[in-house]
Amino acid sequence: MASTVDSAAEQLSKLGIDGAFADSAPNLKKNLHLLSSEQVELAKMLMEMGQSHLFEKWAAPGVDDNEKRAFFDQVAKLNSSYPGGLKSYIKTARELLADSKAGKNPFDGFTPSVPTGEVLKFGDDTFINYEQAGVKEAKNAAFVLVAGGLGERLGYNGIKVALPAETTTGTCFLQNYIECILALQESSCRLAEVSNLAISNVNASVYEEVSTFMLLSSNNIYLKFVGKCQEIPFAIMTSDDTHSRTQELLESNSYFGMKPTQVKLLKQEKVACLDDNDARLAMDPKNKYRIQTKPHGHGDVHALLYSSGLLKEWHDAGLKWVLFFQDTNGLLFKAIPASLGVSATKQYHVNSLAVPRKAKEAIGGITRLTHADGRSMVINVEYNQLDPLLRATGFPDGDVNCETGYSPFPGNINQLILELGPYMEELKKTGGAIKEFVNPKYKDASKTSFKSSTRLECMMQDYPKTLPPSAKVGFTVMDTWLAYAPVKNNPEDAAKVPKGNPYHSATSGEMAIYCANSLILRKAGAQVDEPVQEVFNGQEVEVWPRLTWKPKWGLTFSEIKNKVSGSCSVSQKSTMVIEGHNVILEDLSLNGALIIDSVDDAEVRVGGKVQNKGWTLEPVDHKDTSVPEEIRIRGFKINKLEQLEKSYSEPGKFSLKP
Ligand code: UGB
Repeated sequence: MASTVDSAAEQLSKLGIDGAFADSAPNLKKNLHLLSSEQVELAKMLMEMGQSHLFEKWAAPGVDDNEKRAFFDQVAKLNSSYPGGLKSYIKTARELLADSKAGKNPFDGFTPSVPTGEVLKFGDDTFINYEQAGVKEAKNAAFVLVAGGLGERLGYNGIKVALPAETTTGTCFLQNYIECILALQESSCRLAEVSNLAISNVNASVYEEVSTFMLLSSNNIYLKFVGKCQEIPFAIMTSDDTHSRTQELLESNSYFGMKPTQVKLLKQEKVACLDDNDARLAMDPKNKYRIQTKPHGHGDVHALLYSSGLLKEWHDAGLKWVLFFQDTNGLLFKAIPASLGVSATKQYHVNSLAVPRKAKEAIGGITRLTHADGRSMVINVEYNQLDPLLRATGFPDGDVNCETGYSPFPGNINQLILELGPYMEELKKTGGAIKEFVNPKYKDASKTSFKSSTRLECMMQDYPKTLPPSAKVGFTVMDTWLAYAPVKNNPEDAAKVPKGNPYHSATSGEMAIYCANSLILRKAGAQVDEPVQEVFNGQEVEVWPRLTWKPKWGLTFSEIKNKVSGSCSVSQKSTMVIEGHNVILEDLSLNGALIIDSVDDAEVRVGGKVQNKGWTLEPVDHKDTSVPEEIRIRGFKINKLEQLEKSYSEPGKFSLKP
């Protein structure tokens, strides 16, 4: 058998590697015979890219050999999961680190201005028309949830999508999202069937009557429609931090009613950390045979959708829209139908959902950027970049509120609607690579060393950065109370949020759901009492009646309006849970707790006076570890004192009048 050194020399010459290579990494050279030819190729690439330090501490052959092979397994993974491979990653990192050291402004030459977009008002005719258009289009849509983030700001030990969006029913975010998609699927399908059935030359008012009649009274027809529905695909981007727990959550809950084949999990990989301005890869502090890795950001979703073949599959199936959303916004689907309607009506290639933004709020600002050379784009400018950009371009006060009390730049809530055709075309060119950035924390002003390793990052909302100026990029602004209440901050940090700015905590996220449902019911004609102010976990919040319903009860304003009739009233102390599809509130006076469940083909009319002790909120301290974490992070628990609870498990028409 050839000696180790001979075989290494042989391999080196086969690969055309000269003696300098051997000299600069003697420990690698000694171990080369352990490696496959693919692994030797990777070693060569690392050497060429100035990464010889990775082998400095390698032991002699015979010691840790499996760990050495595992090192190359990791390198192979890092190489294949990044568009262009590790070589490209290191090259880009060097460029971005040099720009960062030189203090180069990524928006150099661009002047920001306030863009124009669609501003919607909940419940008016325009809103209703957009909702109708959106529901119609939903059968041509696919949904993508980015859920790879650990949520360090929230500090919750579980995955964020498993957190209850509200504790009246305990429905977690993932369940809510899935039930919303299924409700949209059914509504969209029903609408398409009604259109197919539509008598030719039917006028608009007759058409509305037809659909309302079917919705409320013709359950047989409704069921027939459901059987025929085209399934809306749902993809979830996970990461090593969230993947198995997301899968378990889905499996242990039978996918919350969705078909398992309808859901696809795509796992994002982390990227290599960088130790210095030369982009030398950082070693894992606990293992000399591993490269340290960190998350690359939600921008990975584009490359994953592309490389997995999912986009092509959706395109071949005739789909037209891809909707992206984040992990903890319990209001989101109230805004989806109308914003999809805007995309379809305006034929936007890119539509970002936005809300009025308070200056310095930790959400990006949607901005028009115009370059001195004439280029122009509408893009999200991240919250930490907006203020310096404004100051550098003739706005000496930076990110401040205007006379409306809000920043003139709409707040990006990272809900994007992309038209699939142009999106695929663009990704064919880029492979899904998104413009990256680097954010090293330097030790001192010389900017020569970092406090801790850094890495390249990318954001999904930066997708339009590579688009040609001809692309139709728009946005849709909705009221915050309707569209945006994420759960991102832990109780301590939320309590420190400046007065007037949103807490974005589990407490405020839950209260926002009750507020939105109360305001929607008011708009639908019910008299709903004013909220009271209470303090939970150091945060002052408005407590509205705790009104909740399943998405299938009412996903659009028109649907809800059709289910509220006569003179209905709800007191502040009340709780209402509607689990059924065909539940109609008719002259209901609610002062207590009411829980109604019914099968889809039962029609239940609920009216009269419901009066009982109801459910109350009892404060708990977020530090009290005897209370489960998902409860204590909101600062209250629900005491179920007394309720009227009815369940209808048979088809038919029923009336509940206590
Ligand atoms: N996420 C991933 O899936 N993978 C990752 O590697 C990282 C995150 P954060 P962020 O709506 O309030 C965004 O951390 O990044 C998922 C927008 O950039 O909650 O601080 C993660 O699971 C910003 O413009 O938010 O800020 C979660 O679902 C603004 O719109 C999502 O990505 C802000 O959100 C967002 O991650 C906002």
